[in-house]
Amino acid sequence: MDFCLSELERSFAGEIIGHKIYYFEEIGSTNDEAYHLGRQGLPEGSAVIADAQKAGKGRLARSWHSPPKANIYTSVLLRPKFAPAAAPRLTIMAGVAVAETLKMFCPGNIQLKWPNDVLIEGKKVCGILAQMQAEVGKIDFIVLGIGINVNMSANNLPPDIEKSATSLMMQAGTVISRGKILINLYKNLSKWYKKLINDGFEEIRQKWTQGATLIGCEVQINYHKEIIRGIAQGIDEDGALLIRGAESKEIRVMAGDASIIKENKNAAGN
Ligand code: BT5
Repeated sequence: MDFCLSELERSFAGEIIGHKIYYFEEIGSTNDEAYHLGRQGLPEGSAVIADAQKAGKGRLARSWHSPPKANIYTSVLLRPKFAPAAAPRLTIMAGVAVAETLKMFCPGNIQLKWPNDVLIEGKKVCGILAQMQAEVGKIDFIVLGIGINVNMSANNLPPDIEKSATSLMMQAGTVISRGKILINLYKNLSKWYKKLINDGFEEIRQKWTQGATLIGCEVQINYHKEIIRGIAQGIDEDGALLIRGAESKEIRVMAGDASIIKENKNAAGN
């Protein structure tokens, strides 16, 4: 990794995120490691970084392609004091922080796709995986895993994602410093997490909505065997997607995979 670990930690002394960093040249999954640290009682803001993952994870037992020394694979441990039902707010918050970070390094139209994707020009550049340990009515901790494709090249993509994935280098046409991205990512995560804790979700909800794809479009949400169709209206105060279904019935969707069936022709950028 193109950073010095102790310097990196020093630059985050006193910050919420990144004050303690665990670096691995190669690991199974940074989320698994951060989860393990969470169970051991490590403080909020501890972070795990790896140069490669052998078993990078997506949602629902999917895998995250994690070639060595090309991308960012990091997981951050958080201990927010809100109810487990509000946990999806953190994925939304991370999306806002990632999009803000990527804008500093890369031209192109950066969009947020509910629930956990960041896209450039419609292709996935980042995936977010939140995993929670909770007791009744209380979050013990949440691991926020973030994978950002930085210097992965087109010929490094496995066939199943060669059409759907991109990297910052593929978009910007130049190699980009992973260390610089990481510093800005942690700064932005700290900033938005503080806002969430101190001021609530509304500003984050608005910021996310400004950059969101799907809104106003006819969408289909698949969750296990369930399929929901309707017009995406936005997200609510917990980060759930609101859909106007048949007979204008409002449906609140907590999780799933979204795809656009019909674009919103009236909206710029959609
Ligand atoms: C995600 O899941 O997008 C969450 C990905 C989180 C990865 C980070 S890396 C650090 C931390 N440690 C981990 O083990 N995980 C987190 P999901 O929405 O289920 O999307 C997974 C799907 O994205 C896969 O089934 C592929 O289709 C696609 N995919 C896999 N690797 C990709 C990549 N590098 N870039 C773009 N798309 C990818």
